[in-house]
Amino acid sequence: MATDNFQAHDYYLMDELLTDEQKLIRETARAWVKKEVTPIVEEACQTNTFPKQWIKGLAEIGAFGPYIPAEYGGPGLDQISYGLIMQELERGDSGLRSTASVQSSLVMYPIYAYGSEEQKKKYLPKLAAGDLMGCFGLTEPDHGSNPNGMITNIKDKGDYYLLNGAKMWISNSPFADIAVVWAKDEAGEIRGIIVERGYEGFTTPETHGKWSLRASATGELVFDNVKVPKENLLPNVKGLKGPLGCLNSARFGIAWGVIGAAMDCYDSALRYSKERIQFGKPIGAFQLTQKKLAEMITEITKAQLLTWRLGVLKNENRATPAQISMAKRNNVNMALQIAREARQIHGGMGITGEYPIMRHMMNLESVITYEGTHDIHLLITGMDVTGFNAFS
Ligand code: TGC
Ligand code: FAD
Repeated sequence: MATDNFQAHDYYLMDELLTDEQKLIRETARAWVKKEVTPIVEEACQTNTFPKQWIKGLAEIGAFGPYIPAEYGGPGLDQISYGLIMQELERGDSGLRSTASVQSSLVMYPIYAYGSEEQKKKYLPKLAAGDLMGCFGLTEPDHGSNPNGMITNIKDKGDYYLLNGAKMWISNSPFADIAVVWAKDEAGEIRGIIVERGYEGFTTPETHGKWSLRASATGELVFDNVKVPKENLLPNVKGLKGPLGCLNSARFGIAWGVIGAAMDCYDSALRYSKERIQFGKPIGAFQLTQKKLAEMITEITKAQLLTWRLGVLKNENRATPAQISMAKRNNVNMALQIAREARQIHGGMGITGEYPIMRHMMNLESVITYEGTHDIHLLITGMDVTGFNAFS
């Protein structure tokens, strides 16, 4: 079992921008990850299992719906606290952060933002406590970057909806109790609907053979004439802006989360560079190694500043989808580049499970694709600054 020597790095004294409450929340998450996650995460990835015992711990540190108000069972925290929790979780593993992201931003958020009062009362407290786990079905086999083309559909049958279609690449689907599913109605409008495990015709086959996010369960959602009660339809949103609104919240969490993965890689590389002797001196004494480390801490610091400012804007309800998209794209790419450079600094040891580097790197190859690929986010910024839509 690898020892967790992680030290957080705060080159620009960002802690001075955080409140005492935010720092306490971060320290609580950090301590939990150190105690419960890093000792077993390598084995979980090697064996491709999601350790279910993490669920209760995640609920206890407030990682499920951090910003959901207390009246619905959530911790009622601000957006920067949400970001800091995601950072600490992803320092442990991107798959762990994925589980919390999906539960918070893709399951609890749509029920909170678009659901009826009955739906909020029925589901949110149990989701916050980890007594129910959820997943989010948007992507289909033939519609990934372009979810508007989806073919999964609901038909009004009087006292129920009949749901048909399939979703793929769905985080948490193999064990989720409920799925928030996006489907077209007879008018071609995208609607959100809550599908519970156990409904006849609803299955969730697991996706095997992933080289990435191996501590997170991924699967499909298959709907074969599933009868869904009418009261499960999310009444307060229609159209693609429903699922895309959820993605704003999840992408914000990812922008923070990947800083954790980057910090873990940098921290490990910095320590290794001081300990590993070649040609009679520590490899950290060579200029080329210093260049790598200097660029890493610079990029981490820039990402920290970007997300802190984005958090302030989000707390004020002023963060635009395009600003969130930019932070997701920049920070994931930053973290992936740092993982690759850290791998180089660790030499051959960098490919082993002795160090967290290769695991972070492989995880980040998913993170740069899900919640909108790097190139889709470039085009979102491109559209925002030019006014020209490159998608249509
Ligand atoms: P477009 O015509 O631009 O927009 C349609 C409607 O949506 C509105 N809108 C948004 N609303 C809220 N937030 C946003 N970010 C929004 N972006 C657009 C827009 O104003 C419009 O509203 P209205 O009222 O006029 O109808 O849509 P488009 O079809 O051209 O697509 C735009 C595009 C390509 C940017 C979008 O489809 C996109 O983001 N594609 C990427 C797909 C994606 O990110 N999928 C993620 C799946 S979930 C996932 O990966 C979970 S991983 C979980 C984990 O494990 O952590
Ligand atoms: P495609 O859309 O087929 O894209 C393939 C390539 O084409 C990409 O490089 C893309 O950038 C490029 N491309 C596409 N369109 C354009 C364009 N207009 N211009 C230029 N280039 C373009 N989805 C969910 O709904 N729920 C989940 O919980 C979920 N979890 C996931 C977990 C994992 C581990 C993974 C890998 C994915 C998950 N996804 C989930 C799906 C994810 O959101 C999609 O994989 C992603 O949106 C990309 O879709 P795609 O894989 O179909 O790629």
